[in-house]
Amino acid sequence: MSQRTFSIIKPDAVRKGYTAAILAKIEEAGFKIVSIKRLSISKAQAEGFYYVHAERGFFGELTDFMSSGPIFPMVLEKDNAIADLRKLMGATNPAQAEEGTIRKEFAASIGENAIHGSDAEETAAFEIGYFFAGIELK
Ligand code: DAT
Ligand code: MG
Repeated sequence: MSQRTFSIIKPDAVRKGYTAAILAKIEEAGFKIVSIKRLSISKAQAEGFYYVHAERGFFGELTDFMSSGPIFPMVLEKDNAIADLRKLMGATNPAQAEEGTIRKEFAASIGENAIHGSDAEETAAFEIGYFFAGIELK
């Protein structure tokens, strides 16, 4: 059944000029790009997005990184979108990511790993609503 998920092309990938190549992989994998925009977020906005990780040791580093430059948040649609995007992204640590995944090809380290993808229906709903208004999602 058709499902929506949320993704972000992270500041490292944008800085390195990988945006179009990552979008091409996403489209080749059968995702429809429902909505996309480029913006920079503040440290506080990054903290709000990643609130589930607030107690983790890497939270400061993560939110500094996510507010360090422009990002491309987007909403993607396809059958089984949430699980299929996670597969296409590869492991959080690119050293463990499988061949053919976005993180294997474009990520430098566990902290700067090129792409975000929602991990469940509830997180996808929260994350889509964090970045997009209903009128942007028709
Ligand atoms: P994912 O992005 O694969 O869903 P996650 O939700 O566990 O991974 O963590 C969110 C982000 O936090 C991750 O993309 C990069 C950063 N991160 C996770 N573990 C980290 C670690 N051990 N050191 C530094 N950054 C880390
Ligand atoms: Mg996650």
